[in-house]
Amino acid sequence: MDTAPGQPLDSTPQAPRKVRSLFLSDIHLGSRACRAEELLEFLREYEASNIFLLGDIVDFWAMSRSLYWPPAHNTVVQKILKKARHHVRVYLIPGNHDEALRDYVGSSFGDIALLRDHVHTTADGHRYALLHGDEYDQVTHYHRWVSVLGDVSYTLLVHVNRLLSLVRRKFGVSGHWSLADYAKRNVLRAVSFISDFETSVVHNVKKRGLDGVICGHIHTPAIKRIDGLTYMNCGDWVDSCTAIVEHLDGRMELVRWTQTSETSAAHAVAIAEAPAA
Ligand SMILES: [Mn+2]
Repeated sequence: MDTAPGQPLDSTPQAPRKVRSLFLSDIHLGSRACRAEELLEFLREYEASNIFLLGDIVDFWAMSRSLYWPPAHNTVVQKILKKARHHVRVYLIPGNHDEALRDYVGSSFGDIALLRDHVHTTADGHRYALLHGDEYDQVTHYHRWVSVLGDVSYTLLVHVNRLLSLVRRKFGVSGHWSLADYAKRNVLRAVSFISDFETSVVHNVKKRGLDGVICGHIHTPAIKRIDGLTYMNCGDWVDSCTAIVEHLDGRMELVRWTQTSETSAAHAVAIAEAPAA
């Protein structure tokens, strides 16, 4: 194996990083766009006491269009169920792509507890609302078919992007450029979709007297202060491969699964920490 100068060898398996909680959303198992392999590696890197799955974990919408369920998707489910059996507390808050599960909130399947809405208290005493977020998305909320349409074109976009990055790699163009990311930034920002969403989530959580919120749904990872509250979005495992991590001391961080160079293995890299209150 070739290693770039100054790069450490990544062949030795490292001990998992111990954290208090992992927050993941928008995995979209059952859709072609799901980055299950990367997620499996990510899950191997952490040892968490709590795992919160904040919706759109299984994409029933994609599955109703065409059945796609490769072995890696099974492995993700098995790995999570196994963790739940071995004293990791696993919670699932259904999203709009797995809304069928909302009929079962309050019960649990296997060792996974299904919740509708939950308040998580961190090790340092901050209280955050956990939710998926589709109820704050005006587009999904009022025009489900528009959202299904958007979902189809988004999946298409991710495919085109895969092709593009293959071409870029072949011609030795370095760096990561995401078409879906680009389109999201430009198209969605034009209708100020993201900021509308973030503002309305925060507005609602503020009324409840909480310190902030951890959500998903819009596939835009973030950790920032909005209107005096901490707004955190897990991102997704379709495009961004990001998660929110709570460290043992309660510190909150946004991490991205990243391959740092062509030769090294991928690792979770911290992008940003929650700004001080
Ligand atoms: Mn969603």
